[in-house]
Amino acid sequence: MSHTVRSVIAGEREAAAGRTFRSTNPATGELVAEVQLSDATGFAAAASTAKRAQRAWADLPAPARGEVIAHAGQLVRANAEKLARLVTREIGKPLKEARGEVQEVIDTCTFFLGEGRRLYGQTVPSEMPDKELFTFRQPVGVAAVITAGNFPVAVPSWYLVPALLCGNAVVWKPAEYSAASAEALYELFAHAGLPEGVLNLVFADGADTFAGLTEALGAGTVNKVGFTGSSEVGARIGELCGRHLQSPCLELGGKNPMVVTADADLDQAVEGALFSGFGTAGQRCTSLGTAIVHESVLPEFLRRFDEATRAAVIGDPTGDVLYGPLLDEKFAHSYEKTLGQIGTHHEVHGSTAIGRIGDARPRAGFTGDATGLYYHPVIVSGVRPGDALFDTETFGPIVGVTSYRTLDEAIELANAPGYGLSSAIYTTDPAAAFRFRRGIGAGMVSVNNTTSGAEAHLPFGGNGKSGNGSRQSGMWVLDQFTRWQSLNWDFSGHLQKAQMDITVV
Ligand code: UN1
Repeated sequence: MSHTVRSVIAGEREAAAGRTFRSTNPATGELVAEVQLSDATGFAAAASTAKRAQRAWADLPAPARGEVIAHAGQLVRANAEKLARLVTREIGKPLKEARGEVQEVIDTCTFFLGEGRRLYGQTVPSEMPDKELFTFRQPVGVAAVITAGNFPVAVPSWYLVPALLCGNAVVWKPAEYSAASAEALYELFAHAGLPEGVLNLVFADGADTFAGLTEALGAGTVNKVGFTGSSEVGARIGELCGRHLQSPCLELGGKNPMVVTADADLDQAVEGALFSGFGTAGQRCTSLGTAIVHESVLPEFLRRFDEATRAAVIGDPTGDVLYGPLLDEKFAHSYEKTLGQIGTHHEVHGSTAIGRIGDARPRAGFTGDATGLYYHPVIVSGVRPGDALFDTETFGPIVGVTSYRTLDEAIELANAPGYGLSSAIYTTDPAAAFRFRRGIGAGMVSVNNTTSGAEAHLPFGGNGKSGNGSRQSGMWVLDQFTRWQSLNWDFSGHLQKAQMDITVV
C-alpha cells in the first residue's frame, strides 16, 4: 500500500508542482510513497509563510510552547509502534532500532517540555549604582532544517523540538527517500497544537532546495540553517550561510575511530565493533570507521571479530537481525564504489564474499529477500592513512582495522582523517582513557562503549570535517536556536556612563 506525499505549507498540501520521487522499501523494492517534489519557489514560499507565523508563536509564553511539545511527545508515544514500522518499511532499519529511534523523539520532547518552564536568562551586576543588567534568550526567527534519511524521525526532532520550543518557526526539508516517515512525524507535530505556518514541510531535490534557500537567506526569511548530511554538502551550506553572515548548525559525516588497547577486554571490544561497525548497516554518522588495535592483540582481535561477523544474522529488518538493507539505491551505488577501494595490500575478513547478497553470493543464515539492497559485512585489515578507506566516510557495512604501538600513535591515527564526530577507546587503564579523551579531536568520546548510540540529552556534534563545532541535544542546542539579548536598565534618574563614572580604587 503506497500513498502520495506532498509539501505542507501553512497546513495546506501543495498542488503537484512537477517531478515526483518514488520512495521504496529497500528490503523488497515495494513502493512506499510517491513524493511530489516542490521547486525552489515552493521552498522560498514556505520560508515567507514561516516568517509571517513566527512572531505570534514567539509571543506565546514559553511554558505554553512547552505544553505543545509535551503534546507532540504524547502523540508520538501513542503512535510509536506504527511510526517505527513505517521507518523500517521505508528505510530498512531493523525494527528494534526503529523503535529506539522513535523513543529518541519521545525523549527529546520530554527534555524540552521542561525547558519551556526554564529557558533561563541571567541577572548580571552592573558597575554602576541603581542600574540592573539582564540577559534574555531571543528566538532566531525562522529555522530551515534539512535532514538526512538514515534517522528519519530522531535527528529531525533534535532540531524541530528545540527550535519550536524557543519560539522559532520552521521549514523542514527531509530526505526524499524517507518522505513517508517524515510526513508521519510532521502530522503528529501538526496535531499537537502548533498554529498554522509555524511548522512547514517541504519536499524538494538538492538543487531546488539550494536555490530556495539562497532566495530565502537573501530575503531574510531564513535566519538559521540546521543541516545533517554529508561533509561536502555541509561545506556548501556553510559557504552560502557565511555570505549572509549566518553560522549554520552542521552535523556532518564521520570516520569514527575505536582504539583497542593491549589490556582491553577483547570480547567487549568485538561486541562494540560489531554493533557500531555493522549496526544500521554502517549508515550512522557515528558508525565505526576504523578499529585501531594494539599490535600485540591484533591477531586475536581480528580472529574474534571475524568469527562474530560471520555468525551475525543479516536480512529481513522486521526480524531479529544485526542489520538490514542499505537505505536506498543512491547509497548502494556509492557504497559499491567504496568496495572498489579495497586494494591488494588489504586483507578481507568477516565474510565469504564481498558485495551485494543475492542468489549468486548467498550468505548462511541470511533472512532477507535476495532482491533487496543487502550487502555482505566486510572487515578490511591493513588500512593506513592515504588509503581512501582509511581517510573517508564509507556509509556502509565495512570496517577498517589497523594497528599501533604507542598510545600517542593511536591518537594520531584516530585524528588523521580530519573528521571529529565520535570516538571510542576500549581499555582497562584509566590513564589511557583520560589521555585518549584529551588527545582526540572528536566532539564525542566513549570509554568501553561504542562510537554510536548517543543519548538524547548530551551534546551531540563534531569538529573538523564533521561540523563547525555546533552542538545539538540537551541544553546546549538552545544556543543554536536563540540569541542572547542584554538589557541595561538604569533607574538612577541621571545619565551614568559605563567605564567613565566608576571610581577605580
Ligand atoms: C546520525 O547518524 O546522523 O548516536 C545520528 C547515534 C544516534 C544518532 C546518529 N543516536 O548513533
